[in-house]
Amino acid sequence: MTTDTELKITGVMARPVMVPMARPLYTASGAVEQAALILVDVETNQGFTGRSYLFAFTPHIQQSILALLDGMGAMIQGDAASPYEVERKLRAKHLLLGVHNVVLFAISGIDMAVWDAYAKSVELPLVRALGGSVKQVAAYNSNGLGILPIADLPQEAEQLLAEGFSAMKLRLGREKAADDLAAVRAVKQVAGDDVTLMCDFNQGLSVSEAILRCRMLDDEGGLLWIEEPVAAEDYPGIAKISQSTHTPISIGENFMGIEQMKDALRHQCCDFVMPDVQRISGVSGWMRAAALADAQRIEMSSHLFPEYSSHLLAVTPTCHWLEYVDWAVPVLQEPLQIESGYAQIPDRPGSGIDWNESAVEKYLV
Ligand code: SMN
Ligand code: MG
Repeated sequence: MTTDTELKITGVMARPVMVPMARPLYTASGAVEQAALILVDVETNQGFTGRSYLFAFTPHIQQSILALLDGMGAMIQGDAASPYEVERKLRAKHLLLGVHNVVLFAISGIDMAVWDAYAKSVELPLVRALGGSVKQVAAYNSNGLGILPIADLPQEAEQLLAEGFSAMKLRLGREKAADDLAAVRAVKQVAGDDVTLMCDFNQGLSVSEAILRCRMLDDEGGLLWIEEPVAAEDYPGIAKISQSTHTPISIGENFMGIEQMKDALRHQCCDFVMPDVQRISGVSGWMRAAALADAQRIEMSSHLFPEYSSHLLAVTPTCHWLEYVDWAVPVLQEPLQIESGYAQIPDRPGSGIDWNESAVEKYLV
């Protein structure tokens, strides 16, 4: 039933920005040197604007997502700002094409922004609109420790810890296995026993090489997880690696919706999952993923988007770690705060995202 007082979507506005990164990130599968973001505003008939952002990787992908957001905005104009309904409608409208990749990113961006508008309309922080409470979420610093010269790693590790963290992730996948081991040792030197360390191969290895390197890391010890050792969708290959490795294997940033997460879990290929809100179908998709992880009793972390993921992990039954990156910070009015290793969910209506308009103007593409 619709009523006159119903919150309705009046339009979707999206702007591309190219934001400088304090620390460019070098991974085994390529570099991220600037943050190609899209700022999404969903406007409503009651003056509440829902906000989210997407990470497009490159300028040409930014343009594709902008075109998709434009078309999708027209599809939902005048609809109730009921997030689950909007997400379901947009998925249904793209079913024949397939709900993957950039189409899915655009749906996720709208879904997040509609949730934000809805939470603002009921005057609750997003986490409370989802039925949870404002709390702290354990976070690791993922801003650096890329594939850098090994001699540079200790200093960067010290800087990352000094930013208020006691956990961080380093990227591996150098040409020689011995250099990966040297990188882990260089970071451990600084980190000591009380610091939690994760590592990420960014899909850089073959299955046989991954088995060798994961065993090497097992022998070294001290890592909480090994992430994406091989191609993200090679679930049988990842299962093989998992069977021969003691250190937990984590995957999930490339799950395109819960269908892929379900497939991965069916293959029993990983110990932990870490969906990305832009790829899992927004807040709505995240809630389904959280239920799936709970049913399997598998720890769930987040990938990127800490401003949204902090709210989401707080209502995730198997909540594990928030990945913290600062890529959106330059365009935010009040960035997410980290204190003593914990993200502080902002106690204000919505997700807490508001644009710093003078910075947006500066970085507008
Ligand atoms: C990652 C993914 C996407 C862009 C940069 C880095 C990485 C991570 O896999 O987990 O942070
Ligand atoms: Mg990763």
